[in-house]
This record gives sequence, structure tokens and C-alpha cells, in this order.
Amino acid sequence: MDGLAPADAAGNFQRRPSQFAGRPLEPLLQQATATARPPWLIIGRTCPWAHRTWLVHQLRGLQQQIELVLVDPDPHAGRWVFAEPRLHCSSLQQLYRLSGADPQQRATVPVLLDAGGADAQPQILSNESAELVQLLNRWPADGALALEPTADLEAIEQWSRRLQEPLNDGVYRCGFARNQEAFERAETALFGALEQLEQALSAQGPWLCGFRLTLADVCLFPTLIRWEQVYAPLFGCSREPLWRYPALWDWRARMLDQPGVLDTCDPAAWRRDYFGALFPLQPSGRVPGGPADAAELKALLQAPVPSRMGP
Ligand SMILES: N[C@@H](CCC(=O)N[C@@H](CS)C(=O)NCC(=O)O)C(=O)O
Repeated sequence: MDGLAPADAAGNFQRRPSQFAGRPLEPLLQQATATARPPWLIIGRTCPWAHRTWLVHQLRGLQQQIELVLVDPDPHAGRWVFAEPRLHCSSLQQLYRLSGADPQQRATVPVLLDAGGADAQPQILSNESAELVQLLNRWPADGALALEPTADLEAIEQWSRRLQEPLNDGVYRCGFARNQEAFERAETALFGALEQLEQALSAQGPWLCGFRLTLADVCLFPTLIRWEQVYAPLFGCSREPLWRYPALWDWRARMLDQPGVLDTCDPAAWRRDYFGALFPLQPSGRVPGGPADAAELKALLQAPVPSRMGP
């Protein structure tokens, strides 16, 4: 469990800091946009941190500028692997090593990589999703959506502070809590954050910062869209079903209608990868049923909710 989910002395899950993070955004953007060939955005379908970067890539139509590269989990080896070798690497770990990463560090997604020229060594530009969503949002692209408008900067920053630890990381804090007290701390904070979201969305909406879709919405979506498939059944985030939060329920249905968003959702892969690969939580590796694809997921989540049905 320590390798997968480190904890502090009180049993709270503690996420490791990203290894390639913290460089000022503008020089990083300049370097990333000046590479010999389009950089690679390496993601896994299952990972919510990768999902937020994929959403920005989709919503802003960056397919020509940045190559999206998918990796899949290898549950036996506990690492990400490529369908076809890339730069002679079959696993992400090998590509990290080739790029000069510290061999002690874990090879995580998402990662933005300068694949290098003919003989040049590949270089990891960033592997921190909070930074990558900002970088991708600033990537020059004619007519593309701006997900961090100046007028909403402060509100986006506030949402990020209010949601990152209790909610986006919070589902993991529930799932990987080492004892009941740690679980209850995480679960209380998690449902407190849902309550705050519900109040804010019912007071203003339709988006978290008001009239515009922003990075705040993008960063929330990967957590909420996995709720019924993974976080409620596997991580124990089941105190209240999400339909008890009607504004949040509608917000999620609205997100699913944004162009390109459905393409980033693969409920069968989420269930298979979480249930099948998180061995300490599910030693049998059994995978429950559910919507087979994004269209079925959307139909399920856009159906009328019981709380609003008549007697
Ligand atoms: N701080 C990173 C966290 C990324 C992360 O934890 N990714 C997980 C998948 S959800 C991963 O790749 N884990 C592989 C490993 O730990 O070996 C971010 O937000 O970008």
C-alpha cells in the first residue's frame, strides 16, 4: 500500500508532490511551443488528473499542436504502458528514465514531453496537472475558448483552493484512508465541499464562476463524472447519492453536452482499471457492471432524477 498510497502518521492519504513542476508558466510555454515537433501530452483514460488536461486539449481544439498519447495501466507490473513502443520505450517508466528523471520517482500521467529532434534526448516539460491545464489554456490557438478569463481569475483560484484537497484529492483521501478516523475526516470534508458547490451553483450558475465555462469547471468534472462508477462503490464516497445535489447534477449533465467532452469519458475503462488494478482495495480484481460507453453513461446521467419526479 505504501508505494500506491503513502499516508501520514495519522493514517491520512498523502499525495506525493510532482517531480517536474513549479517552473514559471510563461518561459515554460515559450519552450513548449518552440519544440522541433509537436510535444506529446501523455495521458491515461482512467486518471482524473490526466482527464482535466485532456479536456482542455479537446475544448480548445489543440489536436494539431499537441499530440495526445494514450497509455494503459499494466495491473501486474503496476505501471503505465504504451500500446506501441515510443522512442523504443514500452513503458512510461522507461520514457521517464530516458528523459533523465530520477529513477526513485514514480512515472505519472499526465505529462507533457518534448520528444526531441533526431538525436536529442526527450525532455519532460511538466507532470503537474494543475500547471498543465493553465499551460494548455494559454497555448496559442486561433479562436479557441479562453478558459481562464481575466475577470474570473480570482474566482477560479478560489475554487481551486476550496476543491483540490477536500474533493478532487478528497475521494482518494477516503479511498486510501488507513483507519476509520482518517476516513471520516476525509468523508466529512468531501461532503462539505459538495454542499458548498451545490449552494454556489443554485445561487448563480450555470457554471462555477457564473456565465462562462472556466478551468474551475474543467478541474471538477473528472472527479464528479467518476462518482457512481468508481468513487462511491470503491472508495466509499456513498454517504449521499449525487442526485441529492440537483444543481450539481444539472451542472454535470451540462458539462457532458460540451463539444468533445463525451469523447474523454470511458466508464468501462474506469471500472476496469480502478477495480482491476487497485489490488489493496479490491484483492479479487472483480469488476462490476455499468454503462458500456460514454453514450450509455450520458443517457444514465441525463435521466430525470428521483428527487424531482412527482408522487
Ligand atoms: N500531481 C499529479 C498527480 C498525478 C497522478 O497521481 N497520476 C497517477 C494516476 S491517477 C499516476 O500516474 N500514478 C502512477 C504511479 O504512481 O506510479 C498531477 O495532478 O498531475
